[in-house]
Amino acid sequence: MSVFFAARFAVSAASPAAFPPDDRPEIAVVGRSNVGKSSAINALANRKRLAIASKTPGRTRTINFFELGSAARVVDLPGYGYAAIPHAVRARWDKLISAYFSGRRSLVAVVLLMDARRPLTEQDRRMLAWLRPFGARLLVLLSKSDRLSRAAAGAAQLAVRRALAEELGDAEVIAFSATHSTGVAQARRLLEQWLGESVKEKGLRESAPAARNKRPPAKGKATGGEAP
Ligand SMILES: Nc1nc2c(ncn2[C@@H]2O[C@H](COP(=O)(O)OP(=O)(O)OP(=O)(O)O)[C@@H](O)[C@H]2O)c(=O)[nH]1
Ligand SMILES: [Mg+2]
Repeated sequence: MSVFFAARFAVSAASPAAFPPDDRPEIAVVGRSNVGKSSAINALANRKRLAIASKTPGRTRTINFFELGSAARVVDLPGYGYAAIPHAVRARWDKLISAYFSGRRSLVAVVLLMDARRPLTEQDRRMLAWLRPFGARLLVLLSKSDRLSRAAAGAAQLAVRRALAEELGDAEVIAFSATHSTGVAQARRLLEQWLGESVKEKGLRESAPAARNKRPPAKGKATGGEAP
């Protein structure tokens, strides 16, 4: 059975002090406001209202942590790019998001959602560039692909894969729909595989003689800068 089916809500953090301990592999879900992040988490967990989804952009205002059994977590973050959010609120979210990414050594993967009809906006590109130094694996989900024909969704997937290959090297890109369950099982399998690999990699680091009694290196994580 998938660990995603054991998902349960853990905590909603409005400040870094409320983050759970950085003690198990985490998958962070990011993307523009209203792109379908919370819906994607529900689809992966095969639940209706685990994460709160809404027609109103800017619904997720805190960082919401969900436990996947006791082995891992998935993390729902506030979206970017919604102009109607007051500047002061946006600045608070950006600080919170930056604190999350620069502080989480256990971050294994980032799931970046982009609307299949409008992928790779300027803000998506800025987010991708900003995330890069954290060294996590990247899975791109092209959300709401039910709004496109199968051929158009396939073409979008190919175009995004090509664009990212030029900029980032290989990236996983899946045409996704939370409402039609497209790409959900594939995304779940890939994320589970990455979680499994991260546990093995961690085990190797910890058992290597040179690493004994030392903290593992910080995986090249950047520490500076606010989220874009
Ligand atoms: N057609 C379609 N609609 C979707 C899909 N995924 C999400 N939606 C709709 O898009 C809207 C936003 O979904 P959310 O999951 O709340 O989006 P979000 O990215 O979490 O939004 P914020 O928390 O505001 O940043 C809701 O009305 C969802 O029902 C999808 O795969 N297909
Ligand atoms: Mg949300």
